[in-house]
Amino acid sequence: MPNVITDRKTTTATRTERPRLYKVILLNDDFTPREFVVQVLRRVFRITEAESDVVMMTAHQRGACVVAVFTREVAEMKVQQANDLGREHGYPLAFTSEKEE
Ligand code: TYC
Repeated sequence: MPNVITDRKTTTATRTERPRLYKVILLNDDFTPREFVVQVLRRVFRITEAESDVVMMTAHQRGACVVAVFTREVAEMKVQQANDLGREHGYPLAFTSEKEE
């Protein structure tokens, strides 16, 4: 059979996008005890006491402080866990997450 094309080829270009990262931000308030903020930071974010102290004092003095960056699901889970701990103890402690540019 002349002139019959039997050998077609398909090429696929793959582009892997980096997952977008989300900042978890600690917000200051006037009521939550400093020591409690430090305990929550250590427990939820698994950072040292010294690091927790710096993050807590930064939020205390400037109004807010970035704790760490995660994928969206992890950031949202940490925010929920940390806010729940505050609420369980009757404190208005607030964390939020924000897409990193
Ligand atoms: N400002 C609080 C106080 O004086 C302590 C505090 C620090 C609360 C940081 C929240 O994100 C915070 N007791």
